[in-house]
Amino acid sequence: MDSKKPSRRKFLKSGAAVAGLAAVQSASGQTAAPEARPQKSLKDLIAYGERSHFVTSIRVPVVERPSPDAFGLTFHVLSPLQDSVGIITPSSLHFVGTHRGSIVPDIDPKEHRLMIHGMVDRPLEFSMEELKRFPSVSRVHFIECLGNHSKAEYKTVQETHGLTSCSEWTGVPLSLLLKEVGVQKGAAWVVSEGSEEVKGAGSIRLAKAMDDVLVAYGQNGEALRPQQGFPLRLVVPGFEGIYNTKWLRRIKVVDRYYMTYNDYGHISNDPKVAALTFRWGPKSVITFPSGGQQLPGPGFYQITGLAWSGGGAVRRVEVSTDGGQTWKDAELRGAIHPMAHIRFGMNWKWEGQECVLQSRCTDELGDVQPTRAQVAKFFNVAPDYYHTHGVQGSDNTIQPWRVAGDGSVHNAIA
Ligand SMILES: Nc1nc2c(c(=O)[nH]1)N[C@H]1C(S)=C(S)[C@@H](COP(=O)(O)O)O[C@H]1N2
Ligand SMILES: [Mo]
Repeated sequence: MDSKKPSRRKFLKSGAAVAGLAAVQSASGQTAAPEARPQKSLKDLIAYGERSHFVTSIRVPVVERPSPDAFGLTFHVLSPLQDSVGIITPSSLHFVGTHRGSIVPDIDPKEHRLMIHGMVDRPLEFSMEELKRFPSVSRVHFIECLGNHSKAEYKTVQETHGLTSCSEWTGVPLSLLLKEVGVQKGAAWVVSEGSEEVKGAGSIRLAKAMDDVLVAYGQNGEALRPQQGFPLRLVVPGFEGIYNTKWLRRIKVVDRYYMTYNDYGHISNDPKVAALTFRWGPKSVITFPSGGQQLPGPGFYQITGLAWSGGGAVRRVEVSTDGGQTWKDAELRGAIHPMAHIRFGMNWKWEGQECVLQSRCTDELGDVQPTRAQVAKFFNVAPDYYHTHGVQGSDNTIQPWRVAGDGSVHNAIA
């Protein structure tokens, strides 16, 4: 080990058994030069970039719903959170949510229009070019589907939590467009509609629409991906995925909750479930070590994961390595954006014993992520009810991972 680098040595010393790190270096301390992979042609060099062929992480369909189905329809596919670093989900790995199965529409942006009508003084139709003449903003936000439920039978963090992703979205504040058309007195709700046959319509309150909703055309520095709503989508920060209407073509300002096809299927007349819909509560999950992964042996590790909340900024993430008996503050590693993923981490020395790892998020409202037992109590069901069922409403419960004595990691929901 290079003794001329005190900080590195100190770091490694704290984790005494980082086995293998020294072994990859040759006697001279140099690593072998990698084999060069020459670009085949200028065409390859300037083509839309590809990742290394050594990196193979991909999305997978939700466990219960294979895609495409017999009719060629695509349902939700899950983002590979176990391989994520930082907070931004690569656009090509963003989870995809489609209502009742649909085929991604192929929309020509030159033909596309957004109509805003209803209880407004001047109903208007905007072309993409016109929308881009408005002052734009870029913000980092997560989008998470209500279907992001963890269950005991799910093995990996991709299966338990893969219906959340985080991007930098660029677009026009919806409030600007609503001012442009002039919202009339008595208006209280906004219905948004997509372009495909099932329309993806949903109702949000006018107050939310005027607050922080974006009419977005950009994602992570480029145009939205077709799967994410090209050329235009709504981004409704902190709210459940369903309100983030993709392929957005129409916004109607109305005076009441509209009960669209989606709203009807989505809301609940159980007041407790209803209380837990619309906005996401504080949530977090450990992505390493997580289900299906294997620790090579006892020693020093970084427990790391993602935390987020629909209630604003994440204030605190705690980690427990003893099944929830004691908790320690994890570090928040990076800029904290409200209603966005934040990466957390904690140094950890695994002694080789069986243990259960968990993370717990607290947001700026002071709301704390609940355990499954707490949610069971709230809904007045037996503590073992969730053995076989998903949590009602939006599931932001604490996810336990069990590290077995052989270093294998398992879903510890019981
Ligand atoms: N037009 C339209 N918008 C839609 C949907 C849809 O099927 N059609 N799915 C919704 C659901 S259920 C979710 S969770 C989010 C998912 O966004 P994403 O596919 O970009 O991840 O989009 C929402 N917007
Ligand atoms: Mo969703």
